[in-house]
Amino acid sequence: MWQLTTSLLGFLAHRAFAHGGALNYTVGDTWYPGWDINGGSDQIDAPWLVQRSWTDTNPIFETTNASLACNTPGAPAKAYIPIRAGSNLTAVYGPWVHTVGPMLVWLASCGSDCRTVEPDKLQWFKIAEEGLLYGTVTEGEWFQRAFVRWDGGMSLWSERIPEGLRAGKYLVRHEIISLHSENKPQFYPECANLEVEGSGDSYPSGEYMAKIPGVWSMDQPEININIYTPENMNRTTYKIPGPPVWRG
Ligand SMILES: [Cu+2]
Repeated sequence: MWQLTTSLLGFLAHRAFAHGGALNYTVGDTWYPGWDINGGSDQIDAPWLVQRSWTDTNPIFETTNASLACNTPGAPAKAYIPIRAGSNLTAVYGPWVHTVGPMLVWLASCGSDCRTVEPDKLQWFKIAEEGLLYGTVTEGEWFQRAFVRWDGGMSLWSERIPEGLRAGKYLVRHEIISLHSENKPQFYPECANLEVEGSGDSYPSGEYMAKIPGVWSMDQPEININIYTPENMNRTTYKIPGPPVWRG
């Protein structure tokens, strides 16, 4: 019975609200608008657009889908968010309804220009990951649950750009993985252009790097998971797969 009830609640949550993604970004008091999925295609050439385009709020289900890198179609944006290494970048989401699964922030160096890179060919590294804060996998307090604003307001997610990171142009990729459907993970990625400033000269080594797609697989028990098993009703740990987080 518990299994039926939780599945039904998940289904109703999906019917009642659209899915979503990162809509805007802030650094300090400055607001950087992302792609507006209800806006026109002329946004693609807008001098203010910092986020790669995405046309659909639905999740990506396949771990091998090239759109896993920067959503669909993930066409490049022209502008960059300027940010000093060591300061916080905040991603602003619309009302978010899912509560279970990890959230990650990734960076990839673009070289000279993020407009000419193919995101699925880049070397990505994690700068932050957020998982199960306490309680059980099934019903515990995930960062994703704490992130949801049940009053329907915007959900804010702030993470620090590593202080030692060398200056340059980077794609930043915010990823929410929602695991409420049995053995059917949902991936919500969005990417934006960052111009990192600072005097650091650090850069992560190969052990921190991953390809996207490539990093997630249905062979990973933390990704291909049924959170409603009796085992997960009792489990109080969840290890986020992939390479370690690089803190600079
Ligand atoms: Cu959804």
